[in-house]
Amino acid sequence: MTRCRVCDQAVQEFFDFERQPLSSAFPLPGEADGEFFFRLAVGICSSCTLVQLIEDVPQEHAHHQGYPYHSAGSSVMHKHFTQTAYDLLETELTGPDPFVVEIGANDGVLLRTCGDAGVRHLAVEPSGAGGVRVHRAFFDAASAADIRAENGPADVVYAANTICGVADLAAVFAGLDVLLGPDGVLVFEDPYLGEIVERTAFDQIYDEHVFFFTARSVRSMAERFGFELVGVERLPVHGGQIRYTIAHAGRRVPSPAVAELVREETGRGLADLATLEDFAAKVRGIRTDLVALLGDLRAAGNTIAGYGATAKSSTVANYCGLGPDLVPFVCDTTPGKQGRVTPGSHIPVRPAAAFADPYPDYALLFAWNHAEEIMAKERAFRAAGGRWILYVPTVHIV
Ligand code: DWN
Ligand code: ZN
Repeated sequence: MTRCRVCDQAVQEFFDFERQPLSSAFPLPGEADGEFFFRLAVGICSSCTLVQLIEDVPQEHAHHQGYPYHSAGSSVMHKHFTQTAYDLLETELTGPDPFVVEIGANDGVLLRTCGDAGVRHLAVEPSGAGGVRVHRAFFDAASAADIRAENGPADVVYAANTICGVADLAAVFAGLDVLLGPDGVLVFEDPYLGEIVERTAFDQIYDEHVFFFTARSVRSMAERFGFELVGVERLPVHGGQIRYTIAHAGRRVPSPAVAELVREETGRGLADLATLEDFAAKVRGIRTDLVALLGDLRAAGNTIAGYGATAKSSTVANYCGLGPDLVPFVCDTTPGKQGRVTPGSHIPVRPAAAFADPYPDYALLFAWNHAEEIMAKERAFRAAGGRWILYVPTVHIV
């Protein structure tokens, strides 16, 4: 039986994607034989309701070399992190000499914006990436103690798309205990289970997303570690996220939005196995519909290209059995993915320019979370008669 990573109670499995590769490990065409696979399955904790992966990816595989993702490649995400920095500068970083720490800073947009405003900042990031001041480590009690010894307590610890991927959350909270000042806060944003269920966005489930949070499960997790969930905010990015604010227990009055969201989640049955089994049935339906549509289109002589070699698309391609026969290539702006093949499904990744050379009849939009930005950029594709295929919330053509 699988035990909850937070409260150690039983986790009930509700979906099994079976054998899946690592979503960000793009092999070279000739090197696709040695890929690592694991069983990707999800379940819900029978006690604290935290939805989580059934199996861990062993550490030595999880942090493979050369993580290719760049958040700043999207102008919407660039704006999002800049705006988030401004918000933090106005709300939390208002003291005499504030200090902000980001866990896993990726392109460093948020910290650079804080730095430009004269605020002391530090990224905690094992790879050292980001182009900002970096402490090379995983975030835990030991690295937090080093950071505090050198910089003093933090007013804000921020993390985007990171906390949901840390299997050992106890270590993160131990670090927060050490690093945050008495009135300091953890502000983090991650994909929201409520949106995943609402949109049947099953492609948010892959190796790097260990947890699928709700206000209820985050509130319970915070309490377990001596903290309190004091704020929740819905974010439109990445297909729907929640930004959670967590403070030391008893230091702040929780916003009424917290209890409201928990109530809404209860009303929607987000913690009920029946709701998640209904989600599972819809996922199976999407696979059937997508495979049928792509097969029909190809049989009728249409050309198809994938758009965006996302981490999410790894689950879609491998679960639906999509390969170069159905989707001959996928275009992507990330240099570190180009010239390689997609994990497990081995679809060649080509530069963005390949999309128009010539335009395919249909484009399968794997980066559906960036639909607005991409469709605006690729207006000429539609004008030339091209059509987008989406599979969230159902398989449809636009
Ligand atoms: O949670 C995570 C998110 C934030 O980033 C990580 N675990 C891994 C990664 O997930 P993803 O790859 O599913 O994220 P995105 O942002 O949906 O990836 C978009 C992909 O599409 C990138 O490879 C870049 C590419 N792209 C493109 O080719 N043209 C993106 C845009 C906006 C474009 O115009
Ligand atoms: Zn639990």
